[in-house]
Amino acid sequence: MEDKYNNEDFKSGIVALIGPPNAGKSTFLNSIIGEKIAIVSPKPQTTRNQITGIFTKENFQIVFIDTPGIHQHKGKLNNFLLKSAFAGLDASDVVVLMLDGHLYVKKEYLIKKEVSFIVERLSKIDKPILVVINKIDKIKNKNLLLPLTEEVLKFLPGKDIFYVSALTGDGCIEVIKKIVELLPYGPMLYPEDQISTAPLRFLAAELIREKLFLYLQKELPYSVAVNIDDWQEDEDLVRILATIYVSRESHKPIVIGNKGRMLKKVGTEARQELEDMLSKKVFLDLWVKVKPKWTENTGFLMSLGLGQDNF
Ligand SMILES: Nc1nc2c(ncn2[C@@H]2O[C@H](COP(=O)(O)OP(=O)(O)OP(=O)(O)O)[C@@H](O)[C@H]2O)c(=O)[nH]1
Ligand SMILES: [Mg+2]
Repeated sequence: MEDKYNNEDFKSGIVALIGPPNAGKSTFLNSIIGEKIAIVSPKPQTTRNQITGIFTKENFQIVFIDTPGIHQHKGKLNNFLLKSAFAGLDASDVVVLMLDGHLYVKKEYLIKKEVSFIVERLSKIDKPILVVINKIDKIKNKNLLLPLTEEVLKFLPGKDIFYVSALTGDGCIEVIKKIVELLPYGPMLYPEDQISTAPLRFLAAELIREKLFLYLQKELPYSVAVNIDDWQEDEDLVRILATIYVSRESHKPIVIGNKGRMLKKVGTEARQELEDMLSKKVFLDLWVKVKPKWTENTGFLMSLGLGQDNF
């Protein structure tokens, strides 16, 4: 029997989505896949792990790796995040460097600050790089994109530049077309109906963390981690037991909130999304525990799957 996907009609490969924190990498991934695979928040450093999103069409399969935003902050957690981000690069056939265009409007000096460190690393690999300038829906005067583009090209001479809105989907098809052009011929890497490699338990923990990121203020989001301790599933109900870890005793009452309100809000919203995702009723039991200085605890970070390569 002829293998439909193992000839010169089909292309496949891995595409790393990299860029500074908050550029919209996870939003872009979700928009392409059409499902929420990666959590999103207005706060930087939302993504902590490599997350795959698989986009399959008649004649191609793109395996995107969403990665943590690249920055130069210190500390063990940040080292793990950086390791994940750069490991995505090594595994990829094509690199998409995503930038928040709106952030740089009339502030082109920020480009050097955010991009030069990434470009230094990119110079060590020999792979096609597409520069995607995101959030153009927020830039009403498109002429403002010119100085910004000129500045970006100083660091990435000769690279293809795309302008998109991951939020509205504007311009995203052009990026996909270019990626497909660059991909090698090859067979499907995953079954055609698979959209991610992330296990459901991971997605559940991430959804809880997303709500914490949305509602907690200041440094608190960076103090929380979520672990799924137990998952019991029957025909129409999933019972999930999860622990929210905080790094300091003083953070615990804030996460629980006055009369338990914060925990209730986080739990209710996460549960509703989980019910949609699993098409089942969900019983979500959330606990808050203090794990002093967990962001500096290598063993604990590894137990959360941080720094792990998916490729
Ligand atoms: N207006 C607008 N907002 C966007 C767009 N893309 C992303 N955002 C917003 O930007 C914020 C950051 O988006 P994320 O997708 O979490 O960014 P990220 O690059 O994955 O961030 P990290 O995981 O922290 O590295 C969120 O509030 C998004 O809603 C866009 O095209 N337009
Ligand atoms: Mg992200």
